[in-house]
Order: sequence, then structure tokens, then C-alpha cells
Amino acid sequence: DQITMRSKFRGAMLGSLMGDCLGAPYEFCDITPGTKMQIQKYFDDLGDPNLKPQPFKKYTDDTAMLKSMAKFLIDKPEPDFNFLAKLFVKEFFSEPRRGYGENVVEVFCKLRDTKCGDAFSPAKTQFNGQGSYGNGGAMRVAPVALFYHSDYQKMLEVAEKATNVTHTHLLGVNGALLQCIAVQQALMIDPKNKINAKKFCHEIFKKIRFLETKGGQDRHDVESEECTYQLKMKIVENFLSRKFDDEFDDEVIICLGNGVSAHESVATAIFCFLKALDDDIPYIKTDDIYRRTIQYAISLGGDTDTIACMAGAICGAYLGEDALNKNLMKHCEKYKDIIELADNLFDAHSAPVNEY
Ligand code: R7I
Ligand code: MG
Ligand code: MG
Ligand code: MG
Repeated sequence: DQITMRSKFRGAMLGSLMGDCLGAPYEFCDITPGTKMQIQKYFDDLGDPNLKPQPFKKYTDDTAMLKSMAKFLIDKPEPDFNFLAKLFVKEFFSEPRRGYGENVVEVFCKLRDTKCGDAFSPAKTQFNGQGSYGNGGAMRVAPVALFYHSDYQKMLEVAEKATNVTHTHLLGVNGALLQCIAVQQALMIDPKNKINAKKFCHEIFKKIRFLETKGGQDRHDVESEECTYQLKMKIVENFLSRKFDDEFDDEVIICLGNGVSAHESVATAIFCFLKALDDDIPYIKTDDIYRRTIQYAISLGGDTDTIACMAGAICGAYLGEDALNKNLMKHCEKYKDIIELADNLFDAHSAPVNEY
């Protein structure tokens, strides 16, 4: 129903924000068993209703770009990618110190110098013409999944083009599509129903395999980049059947990754969400599924803001706003703005289409 869907839009947007803000202080820190205990305490402390939210946990580029993605969908009846490029450029040059990826800055400069006349040209020249496979497309894609959740083909088309403004490498693009599919799938599940993690994982596997093999038209080498994400989802499925032990996290990091590349982070985020549905991570002590999701993502180390942001978006899309801990939320910079943005996105999505 409408009430649930509005709450799910808020959940996905806030879920992203909170993962980004709460994950950012741990980005690329050394993670030891001691650090995992510290992270437990960090969450326990922030969850205390008496702790003042000062200073705020600041959001990073993940949220800065997510906000632009939402505005792009809200402000125009049809997607206008030059408008999206302008929003990215404006946001970047007004607050450049939000921890953006090292190479994406070049794209913003070229876009600015050409007045965003061709949104797609600058990104194509990244990395000697290969395009970037950073996770920047995936980290900001959630609004597309929300807005187009009832038009799957359009969702994929807009997600791909919105990614192409900064990322054109196949792995950067397919990583964003994988995250988009995961958020949409979580959104469609009634939060009163328990998710079957393996089934959820297998559904995503089938969808990404279909995209990677273009509906099975061509023959593909399973070792190639064209099959990367279906392999990753198989690995996720295998980890879901394993019991937690001392080597578990290290093997997750080796097999799924925790880096800034899309292929080393998006499947990891999906895994964090699905693993956290069960309360069997020994060093994480909380009944709160959302907290467990982002706490686990952060405890894996590496690109913590982004992996927690993506895992948080999926979890928030499933559970909705009410399942997100208000005490944790109030420590996150501009969370009220994100709620307003989520509501505007919801209203724009459900507004009747103009007929001319
Ligand atoms: O993808 P992007 O927007 O970065 C997002 C990440 C998130 O973790 C944010 O929180 C922020 O910290 O950055 O920005 P890009 O600069 O396009 O890509 C990020 C990094 O991925 C690059 O700086 C490279 O280190 C790496 N990378 C590549 N390396 C070699 N070859 C991306 N594409 C390539 C490549 O083709
Ligand atoms: Mg960031
Ligand atoms: Mg536990
Ligand atoms: Mg990051």
C-alpha cells in the first residue's frame, strides 16, 4: 500500500545516508578483532538516546551524488542526463571535500568546461579510454530503483545512462545495475515477510546473468568480465550456506572484496544485507537488522562508507523507515533533508503522468 511504499522510499534513502555517515570514519582503517569490538562499542554509544548529536557524522560523496540523482528524477518528467551532469558539477564545486573518488574529479572539470553540453563524453576518456570501474555508479543508484520500481526495463535503462555520466567500464556499469536490481527487489518484498536469503540471492543471480549474457544470445567465457557478477552472486550464495568461523570474514574479503571497484564491493554489500538477516555474527550484538547490516559492512573494512551505504539502501528498502534506529539516525548530517527528498521522490513517482 501507499503508506508502506512511502516508508520504504524513506528507508532506502535514509539507509544509504546512515551507512555512508556511520561508515565514513572507518574507511580503509586497519581491521583487527579488536577493531570489531570497537565498532560494536561505537554503535552502542551512538545508540544511546542521551548522546548529543554533535558533531554530526558527515556524509561523503556517496550521499552528495545520491541527492543529485534524486533531484534529477524529481525535477524533470523525463530523464535529462545533461541536467544530471549539471547537478553533479554544481554539487562537486560547491563542496569538493566530500571524499570523492580520485579520478572522477577529472570528469567534473571537463563537464564544467563544456557547460555539460554532452553529459556522456568526458567519462569515456577515463583510464585511457577504458572508462572507470569504480563503485561510484552503484553507490548512488538507489533513487532510480525507487522511482522506476514498477517499470523494470526503464529502471535498467535510466540506471545505465545515469552511471555513464561518470562510469563507462562494463564492470562499473554492471555493478550499478546489480545494486539497482537488489534495491528494487528488496523494495517489492513486504517487510512483514521474512526474506529467504538464498532465494533472494538466486533471483538476483538470474537477473544479472540475463543482463550479462544479453538474454543468452552470445556465447560467453565464464572467466571474462562479461560474467563477473553472476560469478560473484554464486559466491554470495555459497557463503550464505556456511557457518561463521574465524576465517569467515577474511575469506569474504578475498572472494567478494571490500575495495573501491564495483566488482570488489557491490556483491559484498548484497552479502552483508543477506548475512545480517540471521543473527549469527558472534561479534555483533544487536537485535536490530538494519544496524547489523551496516555494522557488518563496516566490520569488513576497506570501502566502508560505500559498502555500508549500498547494503543500507537494500535493507532500508526492505524494512522501511520505522525499522531504522532513530538514535543512530540523528547523528547523521542532514537526515531531515534526506527524508524530504525521499518524500518528494515518492510524490513525483506516484503523480499522474501528464497527457498532452
Ligand atoms: O567510482 P568513484 O566515484 O569512486 C567512488 C569511491 C567511493 O568509495 C567513495 O566513497 C569515494 O571514496 O570513492 O570514482 P573513480 O575515481 O572513478 O573510481 C574510484 C577509484 O577506482 C579510482 O580512483 C581508481 O583507483 C579505481 N579505478 C580504476 N583503477 C584502474 N583502472 C576505477 N576504474 C579503474 C580502472 O579502469
Ligand atoms: Mg564516500
Ligand atoms: Mg550476534
Ligand atoms: Mg567509499
